[in-house]
Amino acid sequence: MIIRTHYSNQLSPEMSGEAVTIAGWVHETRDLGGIYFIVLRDREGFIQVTMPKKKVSAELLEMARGISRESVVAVEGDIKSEDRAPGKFEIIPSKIILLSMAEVPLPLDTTGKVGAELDTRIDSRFMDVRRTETAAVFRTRSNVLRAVRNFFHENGFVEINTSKIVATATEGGTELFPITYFDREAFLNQSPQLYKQMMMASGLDRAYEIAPIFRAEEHDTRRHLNEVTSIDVEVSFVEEHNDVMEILERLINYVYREIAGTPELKALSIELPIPELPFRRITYDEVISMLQDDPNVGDIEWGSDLDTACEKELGKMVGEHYFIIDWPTDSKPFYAMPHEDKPELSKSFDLMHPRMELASGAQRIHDYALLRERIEAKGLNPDSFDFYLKAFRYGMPPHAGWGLGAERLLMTMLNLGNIREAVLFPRDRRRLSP
Ligand code: AMO
Repeated sequence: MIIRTHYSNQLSPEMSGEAVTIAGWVHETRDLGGIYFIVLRDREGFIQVTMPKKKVSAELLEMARGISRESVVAVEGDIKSEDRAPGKFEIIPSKIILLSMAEVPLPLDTTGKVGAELDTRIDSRFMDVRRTETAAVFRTRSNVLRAVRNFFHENGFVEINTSKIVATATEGGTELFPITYFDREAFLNQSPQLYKQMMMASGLDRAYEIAPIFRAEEHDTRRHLNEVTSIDVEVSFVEEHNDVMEILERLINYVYREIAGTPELKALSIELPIPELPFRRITYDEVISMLQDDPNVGDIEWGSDLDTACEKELGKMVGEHYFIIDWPTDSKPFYAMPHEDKPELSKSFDLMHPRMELASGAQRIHDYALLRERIEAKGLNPDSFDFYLKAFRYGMPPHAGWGLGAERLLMTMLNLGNIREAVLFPRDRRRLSP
């Protein structure tokens, strides 16, 4: 049997006289001598439970007084309209059932009166999510991922799930976590890249995956994690990176529109401006000249990646979402397609928010010989990519795709200061628990 009959937001003063059962946590208590209050918190809000000495039994009152804050209770009682109570009604209890008593003292204050460091909050994340603002962040995360899935399904995508245990590095890098796989060495996958590309040889045409990626990078910043939720896309029968950039910018716009009016954003007091389409496209070469004489960035060598200072300066100049396109071929992984007429540049892109990079992607090489050549040119051994290269030997359509970090998307939408606020149980250089 479900314990509660109503959530707090399903009750109103108009229901005065009705008997209901509510359930949740003891948020606060107040003792005015002749009257005892419990403010009960459930997922949707707060309900005042009022116990005037004259109207409830002495046993009930004594029992209520013995319940510690954050204990879990169910309360049976009648609704009474009361102008001074939150929601303008209160519950006069006939029975209180103690479902789980909370220990004292609490590891965290849920009322928001006492602030806590992010580390302390994460150490007791279950309790941190009891706070209205934290709950609103993670409910928004759920809303964002639902909107992303809805967008993909409305646009003909098939959801795939690929293995996170792999034998070789995806992109050749060294930033992998090794694991023991029976008597062999294996790795946690840093990207579903090779697998989503192989699926383009399957005839699914449009595939997406939302799953963890693992990066053994020793970063200690506010925008890097070692385990990220990646939103990955791959699309067949496209010939230009712009084709999948359009999908990406439409997705961002769609998600913002879906999230803008939600009660969670109101709880966070956030006004979400909808990014306008199309996003600006700036070539890598243009970026270099934009930053050339900028005193806030050092000398940039053509062909190098852009560091944080560059991203920050560009963000200030552009002020909204934008793409950096046509990166030097050598700065991108082996699978990025070079431009036919200018092979030193690739058909690749990064999606930028003024604060940071959100996604990167490219038109891929679908020609077997060229792909082998590029793998070798990167100093990698094509033999260890046999399983992947095989998919290019029996009919591989032209394809392109991208990967978008879910935490960075949420972080930039909600203007969170630290990426660890966008993930329930962050994994970083120092943290492996909870
Ligand atoms: P890339 O390595 O650029 O591309 O990753 C894509 C996006 O994933 C997010 N991301 C991270 N977020 C937080 N912490 C990290 N350590 C981290 N690493 C990555 C970022 C980033 O833009 N295979 C390609 C994608 C493709 O071409 O389809 C790839 O993985 O938001």
